[in-house]
Amino acid sequence: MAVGPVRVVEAEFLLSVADSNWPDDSVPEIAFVGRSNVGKSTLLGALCGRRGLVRVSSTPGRTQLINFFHLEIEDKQRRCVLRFVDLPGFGYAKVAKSERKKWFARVEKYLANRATLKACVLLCDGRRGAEIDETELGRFLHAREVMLIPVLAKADQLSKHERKPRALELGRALSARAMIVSATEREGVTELWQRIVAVLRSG
Ligand SMILES: Nc1nc2c(ncn2[C@@H]2O[C@H](COP(=O)(O)OP(=O)(O)O)[C@@H](O)[C@H]2O)c(=O)[nH]1
Ligand SMILES: [Mg+2]
Repeated sequence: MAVGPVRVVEAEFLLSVADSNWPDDSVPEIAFVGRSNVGKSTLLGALCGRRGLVRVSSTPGRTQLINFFHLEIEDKQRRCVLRFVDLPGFGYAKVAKSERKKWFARVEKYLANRATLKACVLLCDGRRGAEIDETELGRFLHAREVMLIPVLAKADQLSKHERKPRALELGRALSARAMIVSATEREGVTELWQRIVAVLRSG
């Protein structure tokens, strides 16, 4: 389905939760997940067109929480309300399996049970690709039939000719088409919006 340019009418921080005191489930949600420092907050800000918006979710203490943002968007077809959900980041380096389990325990309830979760945008470092954290999460989401949108993040750090092959590789590793995005250069942001809206429209 063709999607026109997306205009963000409203974007505001809603709340942070530690366990499962999520807001009411009347609104479709798009979750953002990836390693700490991969650029989740920056990408959320770029999508919303509001740079300061997401800072609140990166204040110390909140990075372990699930942060909800309320959005209202408009394309040429209609207006719609949705939420962005900024999930805690998983560890940097090749973390121990126990760390991975701890992280998963924090987000599992949400990812496994949230009825209104429509898609999960999984940011991967352009230079590292998908490692075990990402591929395990990808398998989990496929099993749950949550749409997965892999993102090759910080694409500006790769040379132009590296981007496509890396994105193809990432897509293969996660069994879904990967998008090439640079939040700081605002590359791929419009395309990502279109993919998100297509998911929302698909039911
Ligand atoms: N080169 C580059 N740097 C980025 C990009 N997005 C984020 N960053 C930088 O990466 C660092 C971590 O970003 P942040 O959004 O806080 O990551 P988060 O921990 O995943 O929320 C910050 O210094 C950002 O300025 C990008 O697209 N390109
Ligand atoms: Mg962040």
